[in-house]
Amino acid sequence: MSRTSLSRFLIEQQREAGALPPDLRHLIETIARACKAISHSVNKGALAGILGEAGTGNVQGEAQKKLDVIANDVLLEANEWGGNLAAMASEEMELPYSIPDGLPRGRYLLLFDPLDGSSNIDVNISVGTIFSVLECPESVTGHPTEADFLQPGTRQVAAGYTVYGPQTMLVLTFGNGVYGFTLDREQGGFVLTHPQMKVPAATGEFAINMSNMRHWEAPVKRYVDELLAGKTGPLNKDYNMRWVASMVAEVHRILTRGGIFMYPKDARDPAKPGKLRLMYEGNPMAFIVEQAGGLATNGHQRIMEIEPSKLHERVAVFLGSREEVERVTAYHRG
Ligand code: P6P
Repeated sequence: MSRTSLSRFLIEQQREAGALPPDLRHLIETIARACKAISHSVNKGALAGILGEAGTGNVQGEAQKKLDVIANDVLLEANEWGGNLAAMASEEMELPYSIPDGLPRGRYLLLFDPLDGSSNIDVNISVGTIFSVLECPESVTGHPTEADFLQPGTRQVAAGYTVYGPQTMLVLTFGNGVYGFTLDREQGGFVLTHPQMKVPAATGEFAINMSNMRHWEAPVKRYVDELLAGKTGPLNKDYNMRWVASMVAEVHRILTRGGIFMYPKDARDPAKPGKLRLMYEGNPMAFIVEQAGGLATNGHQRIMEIEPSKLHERVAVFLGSREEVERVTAYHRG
């Protein structure tokens, strides 16, 4: 059976479903090409001398891995000349990256975490690229500013991730479902292997970093205690636990077999509402999970309805199977 390539799928979505404007299709194809190049580097690892620290830090105050910097550069170089973007923003850069003068600009803003979970690279555990696409406000005539990026997640026109694991998979939504593509290295392209991915409403699996338990707020402690009580507690069923420390891997597992992923606000730094970043981790993953029938909240409201105030602001994340996200969110409201 001949499989559908990413390019054919996108053309059909543009032509038949009318779901995809040509310039957005072209942008997605460009991002996919960049992710193929990143996959190649990630897979070479030590053979290419690209493991370990870069010796630099990012705006988050985190030490950068060599592959963080490589992945960021690959995405900038691949996307700056295409003519689809007004600007880009990255976890690895404090300020937005304007399309250089002399190159054509387009109507989209691209935001990305170039290599999420990079602390896992040196120990050969899955990592990934996360991206989000917004429209640049029509009022912008020159180079977009940080303020032009500060739009709620409901304004995303596309979002996706590429997980660099046993397979390299691109998972994508532009508002009419979630589609998964596997990189066929022999053909050199992504192939549709998971049409219409769905998050099961119920689950028996949760993901949270338990070492932070003493820092959690009461609703989270209550919920996790109930998960741990299993059949002997109010949830009346046993649960399994996973923690990969790579959000892309956790979300991909949840899209494949269900689950709830939690990175709550905790007391370690009251100024931070969580560890994960809203604009290029929370929002794109929330868009994907909701399009797959799941939920994504910060414990109080849909992540995608949060009005951002800073490009790199953080957010608490509870996402995945509807029944469990509803429960832990209700505990926050109760
Ligand atoms: P911790 C990776 O650094 C990341 O941003 C997410 O991908 C992951 O879910 C989380 O942080 C892991 O955080 O505190 O468990 O190392």
